[in-house]
Amino acid sequence: MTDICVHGLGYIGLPTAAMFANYEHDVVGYDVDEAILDTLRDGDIHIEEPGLRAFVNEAISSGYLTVDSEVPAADVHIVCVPTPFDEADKSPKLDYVESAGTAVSEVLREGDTVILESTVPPGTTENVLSPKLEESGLEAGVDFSLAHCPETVLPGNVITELRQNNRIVGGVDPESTEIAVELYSSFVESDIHTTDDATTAEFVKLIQNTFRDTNIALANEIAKVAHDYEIDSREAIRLANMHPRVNIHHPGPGVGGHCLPIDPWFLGHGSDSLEMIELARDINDGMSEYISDILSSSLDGLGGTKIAILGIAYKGNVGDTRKSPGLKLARELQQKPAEMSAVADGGEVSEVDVSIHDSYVTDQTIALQSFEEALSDADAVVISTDHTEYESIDPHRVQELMRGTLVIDTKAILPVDEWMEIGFDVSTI
Ligand code: SAJ
Repeated sequence: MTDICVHGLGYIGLPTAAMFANYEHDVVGYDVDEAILDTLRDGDIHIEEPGLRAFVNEAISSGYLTVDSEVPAADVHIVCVPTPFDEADKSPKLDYVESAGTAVSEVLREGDTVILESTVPPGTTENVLSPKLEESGLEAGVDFSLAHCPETVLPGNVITELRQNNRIVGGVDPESTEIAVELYSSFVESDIHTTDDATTAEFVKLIQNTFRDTNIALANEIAKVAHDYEIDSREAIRLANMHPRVNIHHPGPGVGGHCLPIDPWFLGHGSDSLEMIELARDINDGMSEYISDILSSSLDGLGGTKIAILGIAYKGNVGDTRKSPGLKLARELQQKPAEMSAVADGGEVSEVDVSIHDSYVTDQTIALQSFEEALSDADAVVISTDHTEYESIDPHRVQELMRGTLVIDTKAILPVDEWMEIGFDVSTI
């Protein structure tokens, strides 16, 4: 079967490399990070993802997947490198895509195929990657094939979604598209849709995540409006979604992860027309402020209080804290009283004591506490991630530990009546 080199063994590259290998392609996984390669050679993985360790081990032990710090010549190069985001000017950094292009250009042969999977601004395959590849002296769409095939898998369900999600493929010419479709057909069980060019495929990926982000912003705004009317937003949304053409997402503490809070901005790379998309970003980012306002008004100010945050992974049952709403809330709460006292002209600073519990998170740089320590003497608790384990917290145990009674359940996972019955004051978002 085809020789494939997968560039970048991260959240997408590693499962993709293992997937092709488990379908009997000869795959070399290339990464610049020697530590990652050593981990993989030792039979371990550097990513938390259900089932991935066994899946990668299967690929390595069968001999179809090897890892290397040198880029080999290969029939197909699949680029899965990160596209980091500059928070200050909301622009993507395409350095890794460019270096991957340069690395491939050094081994590129006539008849090879290059596929970009990384999420990128529209035009990147044709205007950024292609010129780098053409430094080889070969021409895209003439001497070699080039296509964009965006990944669409949901962290936590990657292996299943790699096989079962449909895919979008857009090549720089019809033959590039055809070759990429043929290649992904080796494991994709669903439809593979094609676009007329790579730029449309890039655009489609971005508007998928933008749809979700703006829809969540709508849900968050609906939740705030519903709160003003003393209506249960979740129940209202559930009933609204009974309509066959309505699908409002769930409100919550904000939108985290490495995709939804970032990808909408990529649309602004070559367009000045973003209005609602930017507003949606602001609404979602503003949810932490909304929650701290509820805390502050319910507790008559935040100075000197202890707030316990349960869950700082960006979503339920994963350990990933990238752009986590819970972490954002924790940091903002820690800064708040100092800011307030500065305004009050040098008054005494009463810090907020923010304690964090999350049994999924392994990041050593975050100060985590046990469940008991986090809740002990807390004035309020905020559930900011829907880890399944929090659904069955015993309210009596929490009552024994806490000093106060305020609970903000941003994911609406608690049996509220049970908690209210024994004296908790529970708000949902
Ligand atoms: N969230 C809400 N309300 C909802 C749904 C999600 O507040 O109704 C929040 C989550 O709590 C989380 C954030 O949004 O903080 C993002 O979570 P997610 O599960 O919506 O998405 P990701 O970031 O894990 O994965 C997304 C997916 N995109 C879409 O569903 C359109 C995935 O399919 C993509 O492959 C992935 O981005 C990516 O890599 O682009």
